Amino acid sequence: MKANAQESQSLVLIVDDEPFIRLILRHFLEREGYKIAEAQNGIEALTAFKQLHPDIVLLDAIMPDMDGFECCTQLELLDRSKHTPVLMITGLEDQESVDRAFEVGAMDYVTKPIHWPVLRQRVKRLIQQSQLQQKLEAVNLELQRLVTIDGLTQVANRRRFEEYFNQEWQRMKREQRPLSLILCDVDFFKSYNDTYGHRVGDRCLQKIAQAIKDIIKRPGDLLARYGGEEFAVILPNTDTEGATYVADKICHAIRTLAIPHQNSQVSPHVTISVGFTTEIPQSDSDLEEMIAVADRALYQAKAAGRDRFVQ
Ligand code: GH3
Ligand code: MG
Ligand code: MG
Ligand code: MG
Repeated sequence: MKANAQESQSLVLIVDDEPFIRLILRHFLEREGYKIAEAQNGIEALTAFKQLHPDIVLLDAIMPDMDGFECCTQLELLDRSKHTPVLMITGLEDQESVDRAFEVGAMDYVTKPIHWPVLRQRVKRLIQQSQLQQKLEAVNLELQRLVTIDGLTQVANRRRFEEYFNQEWQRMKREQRPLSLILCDVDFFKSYNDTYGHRVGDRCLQKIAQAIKDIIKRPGDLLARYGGEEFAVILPNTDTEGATYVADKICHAIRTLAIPHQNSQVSPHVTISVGFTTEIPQSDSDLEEMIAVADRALYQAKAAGRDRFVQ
């Protein structure tokens, strides 16, 4: 019986210095439907691995130039994210060799002479496990994305904001560096929805998010959707001057979008109000207060006529 269709597509890299062993392995595995690549020592194996991305490596222990143990160590370094399984096939049966093989990262170990029915099951199982592992990792990544990203605007959500703000507060407290927090709120957005409809409102929020995202360029900065039509920007390592620069740019960028808003009381276009604050964190009890300070500044920007930033 052949391996199932998915595994049959799999590429097996056979690494052995003995041509006869490579030949017999190739013969057996091709009969099972696998694709085959060969290498005759560790150095060749690493090159083939980098070029071909095999689904499994069958690795001999004793080879000239670079042996299987060293090769396995190097493969582990090359392949941190994918965890391609390495199956050692060797004449060495002593405990030290077996222990060493697993220590350097081999997933399984079989001894020569090769017992074909066992080898074929091991190869099949190792490939299946690795494929399952990769699927799980992809699902996990997607879940991470879903719980931290806002569906409408594709920027960080409130949950991610809280987590990151806490983290950066702690980091800036340790390093005694300034942390800036910017809160933004779209002006007269209720009447925007009333005038143009909720779907157009949604699209407007997407454009605003993108416009702010284009400004926030430093790797540690984070833009989040803080509430309905509210956005927050966390700027670690940023002093008052830096935060003023970003706040001004945000107001300007939204004006420049020139999204018509015929019922805004301040402009024929959509505008945004911004409040921000900067501090060098001292005590954890002040963390919530920093958000409140930025919120009060935002309120003042609204009260002073909107379409502006206040510190
Ligand atoms: P102000 O200038 O004082 O901020 O006025 P405002 O109308 O923007 O203030 P308010 O907080 O009263 O209204 C916010 C509105 O934002 C309410 C709601 O209609 C709208 N909104 C909140 N979330 C969404 C969303 O996800 N999509 C759309 N289209 N509108 C939203
Ligand atoms: Mg050998
Ligand atoms: Mg609001
Ligand atoms: Mg608003």
